Amino acid sequence: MKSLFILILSLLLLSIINCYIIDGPGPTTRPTVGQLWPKPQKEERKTGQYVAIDPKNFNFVISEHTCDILMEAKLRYEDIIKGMSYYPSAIPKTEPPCTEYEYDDGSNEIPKVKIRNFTLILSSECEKYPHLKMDESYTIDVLAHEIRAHSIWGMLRGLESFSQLIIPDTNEMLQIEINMVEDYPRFQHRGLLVDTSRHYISVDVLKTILDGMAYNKFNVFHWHIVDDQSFPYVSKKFPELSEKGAYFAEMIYTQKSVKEVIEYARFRGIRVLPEFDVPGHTRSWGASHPEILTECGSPYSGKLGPLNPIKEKTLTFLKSFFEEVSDVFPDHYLHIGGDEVGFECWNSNEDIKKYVEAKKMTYEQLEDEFNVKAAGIVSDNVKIPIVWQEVLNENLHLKLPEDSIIQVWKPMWQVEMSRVTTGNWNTLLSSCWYLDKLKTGGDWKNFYDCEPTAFPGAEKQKQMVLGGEACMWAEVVNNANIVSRIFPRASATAEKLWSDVKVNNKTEAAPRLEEHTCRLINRGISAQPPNGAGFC
Ligand code: CP6
Repeated sequence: MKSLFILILSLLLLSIINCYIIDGPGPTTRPTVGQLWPKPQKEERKTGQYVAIDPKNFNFVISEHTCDILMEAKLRYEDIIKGMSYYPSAIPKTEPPCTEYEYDDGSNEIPKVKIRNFTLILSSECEKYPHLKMDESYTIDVLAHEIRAHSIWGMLRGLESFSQLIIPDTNEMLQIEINMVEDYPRFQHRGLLVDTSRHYISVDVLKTILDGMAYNKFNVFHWHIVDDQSFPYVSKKFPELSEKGAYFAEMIYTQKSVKEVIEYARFRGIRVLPEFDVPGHTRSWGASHPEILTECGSPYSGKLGPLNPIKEKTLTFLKSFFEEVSDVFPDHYLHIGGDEVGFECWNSNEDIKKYVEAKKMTYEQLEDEFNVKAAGIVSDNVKIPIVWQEVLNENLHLKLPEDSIIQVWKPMWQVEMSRVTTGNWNTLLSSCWYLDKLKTGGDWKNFYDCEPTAFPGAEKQKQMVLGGEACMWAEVVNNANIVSRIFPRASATAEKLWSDVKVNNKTEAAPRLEEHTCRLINRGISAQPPNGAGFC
């Protein structure tokens, strides 16, 4: 009994000492406190002046417009904020720690203002689905207790920022520095590619990834849903594709789970951009539909190659299949791949050889002909195609729909971005942001050093850059490690794509990313260490 008393007393004493001696361990990257990731366009902080939030008595109040997205976001962020006081926060406390808070009733302690409500002022009606040109701007005024946005998407970004400004304090209280934030994204398309073919990723893990994306203000989930290795998408018209092409019967995305992912993303202002890669990367299609793949001849006899571009069956199949997926996925864009098509198999097939000889065309031209047809099918379904850079290898002025988007993924991207934008094509950059490539140490810095407009070209060309995507190819990840492989490394990409071109100081960013990593972990995202030894 007596020893228990001493224990409690010493614990109390320790916590008091802890409040006044603010010193951490050795030469590691000390996290910042209540700083934003990605960095906003404009902040005006009254440094060191805080107001208090009692998480038990805190609510958002919706003003002007509302909708399902806003009501759910209100609850999610209230939960995040209420939850903050209960985690053992990894963020070391800085001033003012251990302050006694009073409501505005004459106490001398600073801060004496306790925020009970924060108003969400949404000045226009909600749109149903996020889209390329959505308005994501917002403002936060801490003293006025309000977040303002013209669109629901801006309100979501504002709520995320607001939650990041809040920091834990003692006595299960929270505090927020007096601040005015004015913010909007630099690029419209800020994506994360997730490959679910090389390994099956469960819907629950995809939702966790979408949470992580929202915490980084990513707005496009590029779902590289099928590839050579497996076909987990359950087609309504062609159920045999996944019956024969998935790894296991359970490793599939049913229509219901696809809808669930799209809805989960929509509520976070994230577009779901599906990719059905053709004519290469289609081996798994052949498990049920070998007739649309190329039968290779000698010396590859018995093997199946890319889609057979000269068979009518191939095109009618694609028409029917793309019609279905255009209906299932609400986004205005459809990614149809077009990368890494080898010509060995086409060149070994007698029919295809005769076809190109008769038409006096090269295999590159045969590929172009197919790509134009595939892109045409996309347009027929009132969608806009996105393709990998190879599609323009042969002919920069290929007859694709004019608002098509070209995604650059190969090394020497400066040359390619320059070339593609000379042709007046919209582009996305991915070359610098390969999450499957690992480097020792804080390798987010390599991601952070990539400036998407740093290529030779006129201002007009730079404006053709719509943004970019970090890519999580899944040869080296599965359910167990995909989240930690993505976060926080993709956070570097997220900041490159959101923040001003002048935000490029790694020394400034490192402690902020350390804090952001602690934050992601506190919110259930298993983020790996960004900087070597660290605080969380
Ligand atoms: N799968 C598909 C891949 C890659 C591409 N397409 C890829 C190639 C090289 C690297 C990383 C990924 N695994 N379908 C290229 C866009 Cl280094």
